[in-house]
Amino acid sequence: MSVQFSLAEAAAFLRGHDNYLILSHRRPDGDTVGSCAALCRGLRALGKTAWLYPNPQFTPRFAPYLDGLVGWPDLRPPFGGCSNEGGGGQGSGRPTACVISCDVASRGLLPFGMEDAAVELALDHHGTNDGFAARTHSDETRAACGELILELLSLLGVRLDKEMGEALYVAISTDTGCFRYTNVTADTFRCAAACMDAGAEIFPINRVFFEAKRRPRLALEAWLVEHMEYFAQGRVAVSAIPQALMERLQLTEDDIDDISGFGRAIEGVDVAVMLREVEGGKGKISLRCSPAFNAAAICAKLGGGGHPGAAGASVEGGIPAARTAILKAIGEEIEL
Ligand SMILES: [Mn+2]
Repeated sequence: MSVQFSLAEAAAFLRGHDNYLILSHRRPDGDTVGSCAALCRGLRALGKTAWLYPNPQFTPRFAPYLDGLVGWPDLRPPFGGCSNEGGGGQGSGRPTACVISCDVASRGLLPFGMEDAAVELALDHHGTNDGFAARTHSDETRAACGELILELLSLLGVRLDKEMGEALYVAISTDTGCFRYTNVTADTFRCAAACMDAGAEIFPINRVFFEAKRRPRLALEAWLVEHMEYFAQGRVAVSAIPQALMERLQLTEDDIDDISGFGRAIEGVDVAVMLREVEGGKGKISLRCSPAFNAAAICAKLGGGGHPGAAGASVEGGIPAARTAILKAIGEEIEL
């Protein structure tokens, strides 16, 4: 069972150890990338050795925030717990990595290649965090993991710089749909203001993450509008993106980063479902709900989790099985 840590205890842990390898989650989003990047820079500012695990699913859009942080050339694989030894230790002389994670809610969401890692400290904001790490600080009142990383850096005495501020702004703005979702609090704005005070230039970030779309993305939106299925007098909207469509339209992961919320933009829709085919022939379900429904509770029925407004799950059997499973789960909440 995981030991629950306050943010102050998490800060003391980070101060007391070294040689950090920081894990982002599978299918990384702006929050996990921005949180990991800012924490990595902050730990380095304290004189620690810190690296980001090269998550094989990092996409080009995040490259500016990852520059110089990815890899772990001077650390040993993280399967033996924390170590503070410097050079000259066992084996190759490299210290064993002390693994921490940001925004990872369960072991199944650890990045490919780190499925079995012994995670010493999980920093998270998912109410559904399953305690996969030895120690956990998870605060579901935070709109983004980036909010708690900001406070953690402050507890550690790190002075926020422009790079950290921009990474945290990416984290906070993307997890709130640019400050539009129900998870936004007054603290969310105070955090964004702190990022700007540190020198973050937010216009280019907002342009990349919330405005600019490549033409293949627009073609996808046209296809989705045409193929959307509606249930419950239009309160439930279901879309699917088959892999063949991804290929035909030459869509990249960056193109569809925020597509899960597409159906929710339609007036009258309370429950929006987006289905995709992912690794191993699985069907990935993304659910976005108005406050009338709890997305995390619905996805939990299928072994998934997340937040009340946004959650996900994966099921065997591709899109058809995912469609059947999620319609059954939603059907228990509202007559379809
Ligand atoms: Mn998050």
